[in-house]
Amino acid sequence: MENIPKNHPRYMSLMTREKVSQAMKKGIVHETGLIAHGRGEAFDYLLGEKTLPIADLAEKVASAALLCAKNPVLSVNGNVVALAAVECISLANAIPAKIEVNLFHRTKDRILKISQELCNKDAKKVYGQNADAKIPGLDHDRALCEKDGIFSADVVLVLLEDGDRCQALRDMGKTVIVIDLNPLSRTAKTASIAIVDNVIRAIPNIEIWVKKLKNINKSELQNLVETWDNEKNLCDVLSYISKRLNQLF
Ligand code: PTJ
Repeated sequence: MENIPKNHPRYMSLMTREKVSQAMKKGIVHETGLIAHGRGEAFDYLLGEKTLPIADLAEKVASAALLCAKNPVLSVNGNVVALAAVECISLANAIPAKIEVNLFHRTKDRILKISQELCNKDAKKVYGQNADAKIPGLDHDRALCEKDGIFSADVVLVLLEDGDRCQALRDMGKTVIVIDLNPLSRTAKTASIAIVDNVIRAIPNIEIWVKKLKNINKSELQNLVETWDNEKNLCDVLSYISKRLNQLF
């Protein structure tokens, strides 16, 4: 990482790539996680690599949903732990919420390494190693979860993935919040609340909102969640991107 000069115009982006690449060498990020990161980078470029006001609002509503939940769970994978492990732990403590490792490319070794990484960074308890339940309707390993974690959660914060798990969790009656830089993804479209932002910026910002909203009464928070229009939010993001692109040239 020391080879990247601080005055390089893409310094932050290059450092972030290095983080993901090193986490892959440690067995935390799956090799296809590098491709997922590249797709995320491309969408972040279109957004201007900043949290849009629409995303900030989605992060506020997400924090309200997490504060109203009886059993909120943060679902993390390899890329998330490479990019924002400390921030996830801090958010989980602030809500408070459980953290569960849930992987698409699931191996015992990766689950263990990712859990250990979180514990080394002071996570109190990490769910996911003792998968004793299955999300109905999914034929791949992302279905595997813990009864006391994702399976019984009422609100799940899904951090960075693309897949059918979001729909399967919704079918179980859960409120699903997703962070995904791609506003066109199936995950964003099927979520209860989609946050189109980088996990690096979104997680600390949700924590700021959690701290601001913590003492607001629950019915007011519930109202924020119930009046959220996810489809409109995604349309607003897409129209922001297209206007921005028109203005650039
Ligand atoms: O660790 P595992 O085994 O669970 O594997 C996870 C990956 C990431 C490999 C798997 O979920 C995958 O293949 O994901 P996709 O289908 O490439 O989708 C990842 C989504 O995350 C894409 O829509 C990206 O735009 C988005 N994304 C990538 N990086 C970020 C992001 N969203 C928010 N913040 C990011 N930093």
